[in-house]
Amino acid sequence: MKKVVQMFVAAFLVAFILIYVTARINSLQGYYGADTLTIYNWGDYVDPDLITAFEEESGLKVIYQTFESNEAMLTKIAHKGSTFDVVIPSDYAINKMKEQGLLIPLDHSLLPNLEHIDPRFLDLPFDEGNQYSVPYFWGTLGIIYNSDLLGGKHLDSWHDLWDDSLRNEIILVDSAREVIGLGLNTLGYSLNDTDVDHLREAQSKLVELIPNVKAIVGDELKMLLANEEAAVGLVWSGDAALIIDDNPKLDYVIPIEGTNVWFDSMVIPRTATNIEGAHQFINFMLDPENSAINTEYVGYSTPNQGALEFLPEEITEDERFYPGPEITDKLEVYENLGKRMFAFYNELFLEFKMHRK
Ligand code: N2P
Repeated sequence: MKKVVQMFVAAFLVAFILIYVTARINSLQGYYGADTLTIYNWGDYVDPDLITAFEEESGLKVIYQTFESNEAMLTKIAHKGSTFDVVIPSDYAINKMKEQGLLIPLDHSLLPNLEHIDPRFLDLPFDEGNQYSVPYFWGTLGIIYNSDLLGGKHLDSWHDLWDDSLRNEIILVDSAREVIGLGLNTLGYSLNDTDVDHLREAQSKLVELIPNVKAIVGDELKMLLANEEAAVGLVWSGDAALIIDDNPKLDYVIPIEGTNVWFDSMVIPRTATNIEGAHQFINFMLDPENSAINTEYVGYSTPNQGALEFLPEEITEDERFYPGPEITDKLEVYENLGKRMFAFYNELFLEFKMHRK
Protein backbone atom coordinates (compact mmCIF):
# COMPACT_ATOMS: atom_id res chain seq x y z
CA MET A 1 0.00 0.00 0.00
CA LYS A 2 2.85 2.34 0.95
CA LYS A 3 4.40 1.72 -2.47
CA VAL A 4 1.17 2.64 -4.25
CA VAL A 5 1.03 5.94 -2.36
CA GLN A 6 4.68 6.65 -3.20
CA MET A 7 4.08 5.93 -6.87
CA PHE A 8 1.03 8.09 -6.83
CA VAL A 9 2.91 10.98 -5.26
CA ALA A 10 5.78 10.56 -7.74
CA ALA A 11 3.39 10.51 -10.71
CA PHE A 12 1.64 13.58 -9.37
CA LEU A 13 4.95 15.42 -8.98
CA VAL A 14 6.10 14.52 -12.49
CA ALA A 15 2.78 15.68 -13.95
CA PHE A 16 2.94 18.91 -11.95
CA ILE A 17 6.49 19.65 -13.07
CA LEU A 18 5.57 18.95 -16.70
CA ILE A 19 2.55 21.23 -16.57
CA TYR A 20 4.58 23.98 -14.86
CA VAL A 21 7.46 23.78 -17.34
CA THR A 22 5.13 23.85 -20.36
CA ALA A 23 3.25 26.83 -18.96
CA ARG A 24 6.53 28.65 -18.30
CA ILE A 25 7.81 28.00 -21.82
CA ASN A 26 4.52 29.18 -23.28
CA SER A 27 4.52 32.36 -21.29
CA LEU A 28 8.16 33.06 -22.07
CA GLN A 29 7.48 32.56 -25.76
CA GLY A 30 4.48 34.85 -25.45
CA TYR A 31 6.61 37.58 -23.95
CA TYR A 32 9.95 37.15 -25.56
CA GLY A 33 9.26 35.31 -28.80
CA ALA A 34 9.79 36.56 -32.32
CA ASP A 35 6.07 37.17 -32.68
CA THR A 36 5.85 39.89 -30.05
CA LEU A 37 7.27 43.38 -29.72
CA THR A 38 7.55 45.16 -26.37
CA ILE A 39 7.48 48.94 -26.35
CA TYR A 40 8.26 51.26 -23.45
CA ASN A 41 7.08 54.83 -24.00
CA TRP A 42 5.90 57.97 -22.18
CA GLY A 43 2.24 57.97 -21.12
CA ASP A 44 -0.23 59.39 -23.69
CA TYR A 45 2.47 59.35 -26.33
CA VAL A 46 1.09 57.23 -29.18
CA ASP A 47 -2.16 56.90 -31.08
CA PRO A 48 -3.43 53.42 -30.07
CA ASP A 49 -4.88 52.94 -33.59
CA LEU A 50 -1.34 53.06 -34.96
CA ILE A 51 -0.33 50.22 -32.67
CA THR A 52 -3.25 48.17 -34.01
CA ALA A 53 -2.32 49.08 -37.58
CA PHE A 54 1.28 48.02 -36.92
CA GLU A 55 0.14 44.71 -35.44
CA GLU A 56 -1.94 44.05 -38.54
CA GLU A 57 0.82 45.01 -40.94
CA SER A 58 3.61 43.12 -39.18
CA GLY A 59 1.76 40.18 -37.68
CA LEU A 60 3.49 41.00 -34.37
CA LYS A 61 1.71 41.35 -31.08
CA VAL A 62 2.64 44.57 -29.29
CA ILE A 63 3.07 44.66 -25.53
CA TYR A 64 3.02 48.28 -24.43
CA GLN A 65 4.17 49.86 -21.16
CA THR A 66 4.50 53.49 -20.14
CA PHE A 67 6.63 55.75 -17.93
CA GLU A 68 6.29 59.36 -16.76
CA SER A 69 9.87 60.58 -16.57
CA ASN A 70 13.29 59.77 -17.97
CA GLU A 71 14.47 59.02 -14.45
CA ALA A 72 11.77 56.37 -13.93
CA MET A 73 12.54 54.87 -17.34
CA LEU A 74 16.30 54.76 -16.69
CA THR A 75 15.85 52.95 -13.39
CA LYS A 76 13.77 50.27 -15.08
CA ILE A 77 16.05 49.81 -18.09
CA ALA A 78 19.17 49.53 -15.98
CA HIS A 79 17.41 46.70 -14.15
CA LYS A 80 18.57 43.48 -15.79
CA GLY A 81 15.14 41.85 -16.05
CA SER A 82 13.70 44.31 -18.60
CA THR A 83 13.52 43.12 -22.21
CA PHE A 84 11.95 46.01 -24.09
CA ASP A 85 12.47 46.07 -27.85
CA VAL A 86 11.83 49.79 -28.40
CA VAL A 87 12.12 52.61 -25.85
CA ILE A 88 11.54 56.35 -26.37
CA PRO A 89 13.75 58.43 -24.04
CA SER A 90 14.90 62.05 -24.32
CA ASP A 91 18.30 63.38 -25.48
CA TYR A 92 20.33 63.38 -22.24
CA ALA A 93 18.87 60.03 -21.18
CA ILE A 94 19.83 58.54 -24.55
CA ASN A 95 23.37 59.81 -24.08
CA LYS A 96 23.50 58.24 -20.65
CA MET A 97 22.15 54.90 -21.91
CA LYS A 98 24.68 54.95 -24.74
CA GLU A 99 27.49 55.62 -22.32
CA GLN A 100 26.37 52.76 -20.08
CA GLY A 101 26.27 50.36 -23.03
CA LEU A 102 22.51 49.90 -22.70
CA LEU A 103 21.72 50.43 -26.41
CA ILE A 104 22.45 48.65 -29.66
CA PRO A 105 23.44 50.54 -32.82
CA LEU A 106 20.60 50.92 -35.33
CA ASP A 107 20.78 49.39 -38.77
CA HIS A 108 19.98 52.37 -41.00
CA SER A 109 19.45 50.11 -44.01
CA LEU A 110 16.29 48.86 -42.25
CA LEU A 111 15.07 52.43 -41.71
CA PRO A 112 14.49 53.89 -45.20
CA ASN A 113 11.90 56.32 -43.79
CA LEU A 114 14.64 58.11 -41.89
CA GLU A 115 14.98 60.26 -45.01
CA HIS A 116 11.75 62.07 -44.03
CA ILE A 117 13.25 63.55 -40.87
CA ASP A 118 14.09 67.26 -41.05
CA PRO A 119 17.93 67.51 -40.98
CA ARG A 120 17.53 70.09 -38.22
CA PHE A 121 16.68 67.18 -35.91
CA LEU A 122 19.39 64.78 -37.06
CA ASP A 123 22.96 64.34 -35.91
CA LEU A 124 22.46 66.16 -32.60
CA PRO A 125 25.24 66.15 -29.98
CA PHE A 126 23.62 63.55 -27.71
CA ASP A 127 23.88 60.96 -30.50
CA GLU A 128 26.04 62.05 -33.42
CA GLY A 129 25.22 60.32 -36.67
CA ASN A 130 22.02 58.94 -35.10
CA GLN A 131 23.90 55.77 -34.42
CA TYR A 132 21.52 54.72 -31.66
CA SER A 133 18.43 56.88 -31.93
CA VAL A 134 15.96 58.36 -34.38
CA PRO A 135 13.66 61.32 -33.69
CA TYR A 136 10.09 60.74 -32.49
CA PHE A 137 8.79 64.06 -31.15
CA TRP A 138 10.37 67.29 -29.95
CA GLY A 139 9.25 70.26 -27.91
CA THR A 140 9.92 72.73 -25.15
CA LEU A 141 9.09 73.15 -21.48
CA GLY A 142 7.03 76.22 -20.68
CA ILE A 143 4.15 77.83 -18.85
CA ILE A 144 0.51 77.14 -19.59
CA TYR A 145 -1.93 79.52 -17.98
CA ASN A 146 -5.56 80.49 -17.86
CA SER A 147 -5.72 84.24 -18.03
CA ASP A 148 -9.43 84.29 -17.09
CA LEU A 149 -8.67 82.61 -13.79
CA LEU A 150 -5.89 85.15 -13.18
CA GLY A 151 -8.08 88.21 -13.60
CA GLY A 152 -6.85 88.86 -17.14
CA LYS A 153 -3.18 88.66 -16.26
CA HIS A 154 -0.64 87.44 -18.85
CA LEU A 155 2.49 85.53 -17.95
CA ASP A 156 5.74 85.49 -19.90
CA SER A 157 8.50 85.03 -17.34
CA TRP A 158 9.52 82.28 -14.92
CA HIS A 159 9.60 84.98 -12.24
CA ASP A 160 5.82 85.46 -12.66
CA LEU A 161 5.25 82.08 -11.03
CA TRP A 162 6.40 83.44 -7.67
CA ASP A 163 3.75 86.17 -7.66
CA ASP A 164 1.53 86.12 -4.55
CA SER A 165 -1.59 86.21 -6.71
CA LEU A 166 -0.79 82.66 -7.88
CA ARG A 167 -1.24 81.10 -4.45
CA ASN A 168 -2.15 77.41 -4.79
CA GLU A 169 -2.64 77.83 -8.53
CA ILE A 170 0.39 76.06 -10.03
CA ILE A 171 0.71 72.46 -11.14
CA LEU A 172 4.23 71.19 -11.74
CA VAL A 173 5.16 68.25 -13.89
CA ASP A 174 6.60 65.53 -11.66
CA SER A 175 10.09 65.36 -13.14
CA ALA A 176 13.42 66.22 -11.49
CA ARG A 177 15.27 67.85 -14.35
CA GLU A 178 12.29 70.06 -15.21
CA VAL A 179 11.57 71.31 -11.72
CA ILE A 180 15.19 71.87 -10.69
CA GLY A 181 15.62 73.49 -14.11
CA LEU A 182 12.82 75.92 -13.27
CA GLY A 183 14.81 77.03 -10.24
CA LEU A 184 18.05 77.30 -12.22
CA ASN A 185 16.49 79.14 -15.17
CA THR A 186 14.79 81.65 -12.89
CA LEU A 187 18.10 82.46 -11.21
CA GLY A 188 19.78 82.86 -14.58
CA TYR A 189 21.83 79.66 -14.31
CA SER A 190 22.27 77.07 -17.02
CA LEU A 191 19.97 74.05 -17.10
CA ASN A 192 23.14 72.00 -17.11
CA ASP A 193 24.69 73.68 -14.08
CA THR A 194 26.74 71.35 -11.90
CA ASP A 195 27.81 73.87 -9.28
CA VAL A 196 26.51 72.49 -5.98
CA ASP A 197 25.97 75.98 -4.51
CA HIS A 198 23.93 77.07 -7.54
CA LEU A 199 21.88 73.91 -7.33
CA ARG A 200 21.18 74.41 -3.63
CA GLU A 201 20.24 78.01 -4.36
CA ALA A 202 17.84 76.79 -7.06
CA GLN A 203 16.30 74.42 -4.54
CA SER A 204 15.82 77.23 -1.99
CA LYS A 205 14.22 79.34 -4.70
CA LEU A 206 11.82 76.47 -5.39
CA VAL A 207 10.99 76.13 -1.71
CA GLU A 208 9.79 79.74 -1.85
CA LEU A 209 7.43 78.69 -4.61
CA ILE A 210 5.68 76.07 -2.46
CA PRO A 211 2.72 78.26 -1.33
CA ASN A 212 1.83 78.64 -5.00
CA VAL A 213 2.15 74.94 -5.83
CA LYS A 214 -1.11 73.05 -5.85
CA ALA A 215 0.16 69.69 -7.12
CA ILE A 216 3.14 67.89 -8.61
CA VAL A 217 1.77 65.23 -10.93
CA GLY A 218 2.32 63.18 -14.08
CA ASP A 219 -0.09 62.75 -16.96
CA GLU A 220 -3.18 63.81 -14.95
CA LEU A 221 -1.80 67.34 -15.15
CA LYS A 222 -3.60 67.75 -18.49
CA MET A 223 -6.99 66.94 -17.02
CA LEU A 224 -6.52 69.20 -13.99
CA LEU A 225 -5.61 72.21 -16.12
CA ALA A 226 -8.24 71.64 -18.80
CA ASN A 227 -10.88 71.35 -16.04
CA GLU A 228 -9.66 74.64 -14.54
CA GLU A 229 -8.71 73.09 -11.22
CA ALA A 230 -5.62 75.27 -11.34
CA ALA A 231 -4.69 78.32 -13.38
CA VAL A 232 -1.04 77.66 -14.21
CA GLY A 233 1.18 74.72 -15.12
CA LEU A 234 4.82 73.90 -15.75
CA VAL A 235 4.31 71.67 -18.76
CA TRP A 236 5.82 70.18 -21.88
CA SER A 237 4.63 71.93 -25.04
CA GLY A 238 2.65 69.03 -26.52
CA ASP A 239 0.70 68.52 -23.33
CA ALA A 240 -0.08 72.23 -23.48
CA ALA A 241 -1.29 71.84 -27.07
CA LEU A 242 -3.70 69.09 -26.01
CA ILE A 243 -4.98 71.05 -23.02
CA ILE A 244 -5.57 74.13 -25.19
CA ASP A 245 -7.42 71.93 -27.68
CA ASP A 246 -9.74 70.96 -24.83
CA ASN A 247 -9.97 74.40 -23.32
CA PRO A 248 -9.02 77.28 -25.64
CA LYS A 249 -9.04 79.74 -22.77
CA LEU A 250 -5.53 78.62 -21.90
CA ASP A 251 -2.32 79.83 -23.52
CA TYR A 252 1.26 78.52 -23.65
CA VAL A 253 4.43 80.60 -23.47
CA ILE A 254 8.13 79.95 -23.79
CA PRO A 255 9.42 82.19 -20.95
CA ILE A 256 11.59 85.16 -21.83
CA GLU A 257 14.52 83.84 -19.77
CA GLY A 258 14.65 80.78 -22.01
CA THR A 259 13.94 77.15 -21.31
CA ASN A 260 14.70 73.58 -22.30
CA VAL A 261 14.23 72.26 -25.82
CA TRP A 262 14.13 68.46 -25.91
CA PHE A 263 14.17 65.68 -28.44
CA ASP A 264 12.57 62.31 -27.72
CA SER A 265 13.87 59.51 -29.90
CA MET A 266 13.36 55.81 -30.51
CA VAL A 267 16.13 53.45 -29.38
CA ILE A 268 16.66 49.69 -29.10
CA PRO A 269 17.96 48.51 -25.71
CA ARG A 270 20.71 45.92 -25.56
CA THR A 271 18.35 43.45 -23.90
CA ALA A 272 15.85 43.57 -26.81
CA THR A 273 14.75 40.18 -28.06
CA ASN A 274 13.10 41.21 -31.33
CA ILE A 275 15.61 43.50 -33.02
CA GLU A 276 14.17 43.02 -36.49
CA GLY A 277 10.66 43.80 -35.25
CA ALA A 278 12.02 46.84 -33.43
CA HIS A 279 13.46 48.25 -36.67
CA GLN A 280 10.18 47.47 -38.41
CA PHE A 281 8.26 49.44 -35.77
CA ILE A 282 10.66 52.39 -35.86
CA ASN A 283 10.43 52.57 -39.65
CA PHE A 284 6.62 52.35 -39.41
CA MET A 285 6.54 55.33 -37.04
CA LEU A 286 8.85 57.29 -39.38
CA ASP A 287 6.39 56.93 -42.24
CA PRO A 288 5.10 60.47 -42.96
CA GLU A 289 1.42 59.56 -42.90
CA ASN A 290 1.74 57.55 -39.70
CA SER A 291 3.77 60.32 -38.14
CA ALA A 292 1.06 62.85 -39.05
CA ILE A 293 -1.67 60.65 -37.53
CA ASN A 294 0.40 60.28 -34.37
CA THR A 295 1.11 64.02 -34.21
CA GLU A 296 -2.57 64.93 -34.39
CA TYR A 297 -3.41 62.45 -31.67
CA VAL A 298 -0.55 63.16 -29.27
CA GLY A 299 -0.30 66.94 -29.64
CA TYR A 300 3.51 67.11 -29.75
CA SER A 301 5.63 68.53 -32.56
CA THR A 302 6.85 66.18 -35.25
CA PRO A 303 10.42 66.27 -36.56
CA ASN A 304 9.13 64.50 -39.70
CA GLN A 305 9.25 66.89 -42.65
CA GLY A 306 7.17 64.53 -44.73
CA ALA A 307 4.41 64.52 -42.10
CA LEU A 308 3.95 68.29 -42.23
CA GLU A 309 2.04 68.20 -45.49
CA PHE A 310 -0.56 65.87 -43.96
CA LEU A 311 -1.12 68.22 -41.02
CA PRO A 312 -3.38 71.28 -40.93
CA GLU A 313 -1.57 74.62 -41.06
CA GLU A 314 -3.16 75.68 -37.80
CA ILE A 315 -0.92 73.07 -36.19
CA THR A 316 2.30 73.45 -38.14
CA GLU A 317 2.20 77.25 -38.23
CA ASP A 318 1.57 77.70 -34.54
CA GLU A 319 4.83 79.22 -33.36
CA ARG A 320 4.13 78.28 -29.77
CA PHE A 321 4.53 74.63 -30.72
CA TYR A 322 6.66 74.87 -33.84
CA PRO A 323 9.17 77.61 -32.91
CA GLY A 324 11.77 78.15 -35.63
CA PRO A 325 15.53 77.72 -35.21
CA GLU A 326 15.85 81.44 -34.39
CA ILE A 327 14.07 80.64 -31.12
CA THR A 328 15.17 77.07 -30.41
CA ASP A 329 18.85 77.90 -31.01
CA LYS A 330 18.66 80.11 -27.94
CA LEU A 331 17.17 77.38 -25.77
CA GLU A 332 19.14 74.76 -23.87
CA VAL A 333 19.22 71.00 -24.42
CA TYR A 334 19.77 68.99 -21.25
CA GLU A 335 23.17 67.37 -21.17
CA ASN A 336 24.09 64.09 -19.59
CA LEU A 337 25.71 65.42 -16.40
CA GLY A 338 27.06 62.08 -15.21
CA LYS A 339 26.07 59.67 -12.52
CA ARG A 340 26.84 61.82 -9.49
CA MET A 341 24.95 64.88 -10.75
CA PHE A 342 22.07 62.72 -11.94
CA ALA A 343 21.69 61.44 -8.38
CA PHE A 344 22.12 64.93 -6.92
CA TYR A 345 19.38 66.47 -9.10
CA ASN A 346 17.05 63.64 -8.06
CA GLU A 347 17.92 64.10 -4.41
CA LEU A 348 17.31 67.88 -4.54
CA PHE A 349 13.98 67.27 -6.22
CA LEU A 350 12.88 64.70 -3.63
CA GLU A 351 13.91 67.02 -0.81
CA PHE A 352 11.92 69.81 -2.42
CA LYS A 353 8.86 67.57 -2.58
CA MET A 354 9.34 66.66 1.12
CA HIS A 355 9.24 70.38 1.99
CA ARG A 356 5.65 70.52 0.81
CA LYS A 357 4.43 68.05 3.40
C1 N2P B 1 4.24 62.76 -22.91
C2 N2P B 1 5.43 63.40 -22.30
C3 N2P B 1 6.35 63.98 -23.28
C4 N2P B 1 7.70 63.94 -22.95
N1 N2P B 1 3.24 62.58 -21.94
C5 N2P B 1 8.54 65.08 -22.88
N2 N2P B 1 9.86 64.72 -23.16
